[in-house]
Amino acid sequence: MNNVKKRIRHVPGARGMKYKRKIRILVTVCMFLITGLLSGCGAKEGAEEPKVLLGFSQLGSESAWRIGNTRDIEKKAGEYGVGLMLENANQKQENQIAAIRRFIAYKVDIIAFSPIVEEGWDNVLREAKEAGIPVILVDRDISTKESGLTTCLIGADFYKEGVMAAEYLIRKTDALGLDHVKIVEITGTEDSTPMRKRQAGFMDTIRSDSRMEVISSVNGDFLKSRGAECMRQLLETYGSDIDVVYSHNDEMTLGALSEIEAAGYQPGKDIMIISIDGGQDAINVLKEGKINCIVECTPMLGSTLMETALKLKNGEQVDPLIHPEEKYFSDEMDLSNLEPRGY
Ligand code: GZL
Repeated sequence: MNNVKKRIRHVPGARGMKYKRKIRILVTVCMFLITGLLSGCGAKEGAEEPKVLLGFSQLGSESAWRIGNTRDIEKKAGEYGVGLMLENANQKQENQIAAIRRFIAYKVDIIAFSPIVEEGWDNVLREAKEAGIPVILVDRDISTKESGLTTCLIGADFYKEGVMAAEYLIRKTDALGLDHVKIVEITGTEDSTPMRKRQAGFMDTIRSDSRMEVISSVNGDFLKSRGAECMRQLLETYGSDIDVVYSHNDEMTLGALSEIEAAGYQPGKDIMIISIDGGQDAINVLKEGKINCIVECTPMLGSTLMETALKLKNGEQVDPLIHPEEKYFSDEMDLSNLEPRGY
C-alpha cells in the first residue's frame, strides 16, 4: 500500500496537472489497486514480490486466436512470477493509448501491447520513452515517424504466412491441372500488420503465375460475422465463378463457410478454402474436408514475452525481432495424430 502511495506522490508533473487529471490518475491507480487486491494480485503477507511489473494492453477479443493469446499471457505471467496489469481495449485504439498512459502514470517496469493498427502511436510511445519505460510490441507491428520508440517485436512473420498460403494454392492448381483460378480475398483489420503482410506475401507469390486472377478483396476485420457478410456479398456478385477463398483468419473463414453451404456449394470441393491461424475449431473443419489449407499463426507468445520482460528488467540485451515457428496444415497431409491446439 505504501508503495502505491509513493507512486501517486511522484507521478511526473503531478503538481502541475489540472485538478481533474489528478483525480483521474488517483481513481485509476485505486482501480488497479482494488482489482489487484480482489484478484489476489495485491501484496499479501509473505507473498513473493513480482520480479517485474508488466503493463499489457490487449487489443480486444475478436477471435479464438486473440482469446488464446490473452489466456497464454495471463498463464505465463503466473508461471514466471511477473506482476501483470492487463487491459482489454475492446478493438479501440484510443483505449490502448489510454491504457499505456495509465501504465506510465503507475510507473510499471515494462509496457507491452498488441497494436490494433500500425499508425497513431508516436505521441504516447514518446511519453513512455521520456518516462524511461521500455515498450515491447506483441503480435503486431507499428509504423512511426520517430525510430527507437519500442525495444522489440515478438510476433509472427505475416508476410511468410501469405507466401505459404499462395504456395499451397500453386501446388493445388498444378495437381488439379487448372489453367485459370478465380480468387476472392477476405482481409483482416485494415491497416493492421497481419492484414498488410498476409496480403502482400500472397499477392507477391501469385503475381507471376498467369493462371491466378484475384477478382475481389474485401475487409472482414478478422470477425466471424463480417466474414459471413463478406462471403454472402461475394456469392451474390460472383456465384459459381469463385474458385478460391483466401481468408486472413479462421474466424472469418468459419463465418464464410456457413454462407457457402447456404448457397448450395461444398466448401473444400466446389470452392477451395485457404485460411490462417490454426485454432482447434478450424482444424476440426479442415479434417472434415471443408477447409483445404490452414497456415498456422501461434498465439502462444506468453513465454517469450515474460522472458523478454525479465531480461529487460535485468538490463540484458534482447533480440529486436522474435518470430515464432511457422508451419501449415493441409489436405495434403495426415492430420489424425495432430496434438490439441489449445486455442
Ligand atoms: C495474428 C493476429 C490476428 C489473428 C486474428 O497474429 O494479429 O489477429 O490472425 C486476430 O485471428 O484477430
